Amino acid sequence: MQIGLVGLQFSGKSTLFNIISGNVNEESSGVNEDARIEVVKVPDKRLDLLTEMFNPKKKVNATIEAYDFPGLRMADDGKVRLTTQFLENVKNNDALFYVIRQFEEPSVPHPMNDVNPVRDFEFLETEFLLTDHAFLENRIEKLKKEVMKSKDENLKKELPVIEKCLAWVENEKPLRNLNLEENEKKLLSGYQLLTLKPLSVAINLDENSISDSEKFVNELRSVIKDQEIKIIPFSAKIEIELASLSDEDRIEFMGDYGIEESALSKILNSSYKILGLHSFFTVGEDECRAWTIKKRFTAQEAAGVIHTDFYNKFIRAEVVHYQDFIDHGSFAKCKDAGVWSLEGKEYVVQDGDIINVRHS
Ligand SMILES: Nc1nc2c(ncn2[C@@H]2O[C@H](COP(=O)(O)OP(=O)(O)O)[C@@H](O)[C@H]2O)c(=O)[nH]1
Ligand SMILES: [Mg+2]
Repeated sequence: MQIGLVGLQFSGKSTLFNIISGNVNEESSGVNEDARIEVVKVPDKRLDLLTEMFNPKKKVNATIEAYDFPGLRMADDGKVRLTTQFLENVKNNDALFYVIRQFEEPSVPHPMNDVNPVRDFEFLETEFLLTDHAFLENRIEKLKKEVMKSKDENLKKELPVIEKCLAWVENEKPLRNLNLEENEKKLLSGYQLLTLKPLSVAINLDENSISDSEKFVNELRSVIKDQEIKIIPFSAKIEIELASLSDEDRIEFMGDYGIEESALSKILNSSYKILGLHSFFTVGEDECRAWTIKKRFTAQEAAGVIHTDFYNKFIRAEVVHYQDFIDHGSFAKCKDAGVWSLEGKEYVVQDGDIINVRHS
């Protein structure tokens, strides 16, 4: 699973990327030409607590890939050109984060001169809408020709779906707001339409604006019609400082600024949500580990994430929910309390299940 940080030049993408990949000592100059990918640990307090209880040799967090794009620059005529290369890269991401600038910094001029998050958001949406529009128009032309020549039923089914999408995009509405049936989504999945990708917005605030973050979030919220899009306010400056502190100092510092959760944790958890993912745990003296699965994965599918052999040779799964385990303190006590269960392969794994796979 890969999340892409997209935005104008100097919005703080690379800085944010350094923060989430734990390389905060690396200062970003804002002129990276190359894209970067990094495997990032997803913070999880539940895993931390389980690790404290089991004291294993190893703790393994769930991971996600983050992708840092080179900035979008303005051409001389004031327009930003999306290169084919750039678009190909955006397409490869499973979810997108728009990084929007709300900080003033005379030494790094905003590519459109002034700081205006609403305009920047609308700019990105429009660019991606235009890209989808061009793709859909092209696809319709091709389909119409192919449908006449071929007897392929799938092509006939595709045409009205693409037409529906095109009409939607022509009204300047992103495809993620269009109600699509599961089979329609499936049909479109290979095309990697940009406005169909799950989206969150990270807004990079001045360190002294962080206490007013609600105001900035609301301003942006008023132009984003889709209420489900998560807007995450953060301050890159503050996050860099946070990362350099000891755990104790960090808690105090966060208290001073009224920050409840670090941006790192908010962003990764939000990515998890918009991608429809959640975690289950395996625990023991050797290793405590969080595994990433899609919501609605069955016990057998989850076992397959650990090892393909576990999928093929699956017998049953021993399951205790995280909260029950914490409440009772051991598997034996969970059994006594009736919250330990043995589940078959069709069992749908819940977020936070602790699982032990029995296999042949
Ligand atoms: N004052 C201030 N400067 C920032 C902030 N975030 C990023 N910068 C600076 O802005 C410049 C561009 O940041 P960068 O992360 O490279 O932007 P990118 O082009 O979106 O990747 C760098 O010099 C950063 O140090 C911030 O929150 N406050
Ligand atoms: Mg950059």
